[in-house]
Amino acid sequence: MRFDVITLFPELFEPFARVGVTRRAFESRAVDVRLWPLRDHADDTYRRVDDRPFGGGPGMVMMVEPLVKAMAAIRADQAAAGHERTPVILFSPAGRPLTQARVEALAHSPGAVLVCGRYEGIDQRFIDGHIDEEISLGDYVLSGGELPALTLMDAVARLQPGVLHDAASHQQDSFSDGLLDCPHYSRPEVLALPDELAMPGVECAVPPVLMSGHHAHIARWRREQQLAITRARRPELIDQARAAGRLSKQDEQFLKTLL
Ligand code: 4GO
Repeated sequence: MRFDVITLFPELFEPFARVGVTRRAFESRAVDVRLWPLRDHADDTYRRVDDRPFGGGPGMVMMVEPLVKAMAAIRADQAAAGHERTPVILFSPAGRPLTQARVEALAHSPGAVLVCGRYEGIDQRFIDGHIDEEISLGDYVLSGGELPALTLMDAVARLQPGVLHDAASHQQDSFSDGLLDCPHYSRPEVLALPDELAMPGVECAVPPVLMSGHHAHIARWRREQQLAITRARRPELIDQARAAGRLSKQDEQFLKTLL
């Protein structure tokens, strides 16, 4: 799959190509990231990509013409490579919230064009003419769409086959079954800290069920932890899981014991 990223700051993407899961995804070509620096499509005399808002007000607006030219370059490149025309996504607080379901759909798709806004936002005529979907990471404002673009590509990259060290590990993630993840423990089995590092009130031993070797009990404990944490922190996800038929009779029995 390919991501074509329109940005004023292509250098922000470089560190992610150098480390971790994103590096493996980009190097394996499972995820092909192409950066399109918006200034390359600015009017040659001043290389301007922003201008003052009609109607007045603070800040600057991203100009429509450089964006349209960048899109034309991407479409020409896709056609020349025999690739499909991918949908165009804009990151904006006014978008629909990003979900793991959307990430999974994108991970099985030919990719997307990601438009990273800066300043106060982009000229509405570009949105009307080229944007297929607006996505938000949450109800807060950022100075640019680059971090949302990187977030989306990271979430998609780690779902590509062969990119995670353990192929099954994302089946355990928060949201992979619509519930939040259970707690995780590793060595030592009993934590012994010197007084100056003590964590008052924290249980030093790993939950005994995890040391029992009883796989069915462990699976049940993890499921119950997921249900309890999700009920406490994100009760609406319990309702959604129920509506989607993802809660068993045993799950419902356990949820009753929480009330
Ligand atoms: C996206 C973009 C927040 C989000 C953004 C978000 N802020 N919540 N800022 O996903 C226009 C210029 C929008 C900066 C951009």
